[in-house]
Amino acid sequence: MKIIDLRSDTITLPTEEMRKAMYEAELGDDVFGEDTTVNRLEQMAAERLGKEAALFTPSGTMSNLVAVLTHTHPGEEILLGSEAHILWHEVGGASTLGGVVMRTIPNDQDGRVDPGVMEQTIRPKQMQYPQTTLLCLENTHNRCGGTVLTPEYTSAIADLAHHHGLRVHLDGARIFNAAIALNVPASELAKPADSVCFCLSKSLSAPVGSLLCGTQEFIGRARKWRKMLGGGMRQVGVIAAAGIIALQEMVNRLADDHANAQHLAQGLAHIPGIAIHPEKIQTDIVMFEPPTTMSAPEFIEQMASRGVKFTYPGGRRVRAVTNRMVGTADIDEALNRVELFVRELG
Ligand code: TLP
Repeated sequence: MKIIDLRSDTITLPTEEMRKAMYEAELGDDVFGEDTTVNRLEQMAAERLGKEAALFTPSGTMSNLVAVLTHTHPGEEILLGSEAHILWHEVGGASTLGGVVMRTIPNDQDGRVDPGVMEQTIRPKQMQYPQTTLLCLENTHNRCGGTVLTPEYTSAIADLAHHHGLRVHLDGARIFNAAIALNVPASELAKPADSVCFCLSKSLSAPVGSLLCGTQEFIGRARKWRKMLGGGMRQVGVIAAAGIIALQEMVNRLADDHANAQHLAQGLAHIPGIAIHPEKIQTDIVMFEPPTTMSAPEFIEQMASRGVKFTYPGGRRVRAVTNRMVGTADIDEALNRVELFVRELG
């Protein structure tokens, strides 16, 4: 039985072209700044995101953590959406290692936070309060179902945060999905933010790596934090080489993943008992609810034994993420298997 893996776009394997580039990569010691392949990737990333400089990190988690460490001091407070990846899926590193208070603002279903509520949440300068110094946004928004933040919204909320003396970090793990969905350059989505990170290892199919982008001065300090966290890597051009191909070749094809997500959502909507709003699917993430006769973890377990893999984001929800390893015919097969299972339930 063919396994159809919709757990995440992180499962994508490197392409032949990536493997060849990795094999042939020109290398050096990146802690000395001498890996020309890494230098090239960092420069490309900074250009694509419209920032002065970039830093290659092993993961999105480390990029976000380094951003928080570089923007803040221990004892300060950062604002995040209530569904932020930094809050839910990064082991609390910002608090544990950065010593910052994580304060949440409700995320709406599109992954936004309300500007008025954000403004009200910023602490006045008062001796007893921690100082609020950073706002973190997420685009696309993972737990809100791959929803996109527009350049207009991002500018408006970042302007307000800046007006109150906060800095703004954008977790753009899937920023190229947002750029493709909105048909705008990623740099436009990143422009209002002081820093932005994105992942090569998700829908762009590179095996490892993320980039944190910002000003020269910011990235200079970030480089030191990365070293402290043990993220100073040596001949890492061997991985960065795949990242270069990811940026050059893999961005435009994201439209295929989005079309497959739409196809999956439409198909699920036709299966009696499945709750889903296909019109809300904007990129490669599809959230839905299984028939009420079973819990989401039960449904996921049953489907895994039928060769279709999903993940559990909590509550009644099931998550599917389309990706390069799963074609339209596989989506049809996944839909058949779900339908068969749901029909068996009666
Ligand atoms: N997201 C993963 C899981 O951690 C949930 C996934 O499968 O979607 N920011 C965002 C918005 C992310 O979605 C992720 C990974 C990260 C940061 C962290 O990236 P990595 O996994 O490289 O540390």
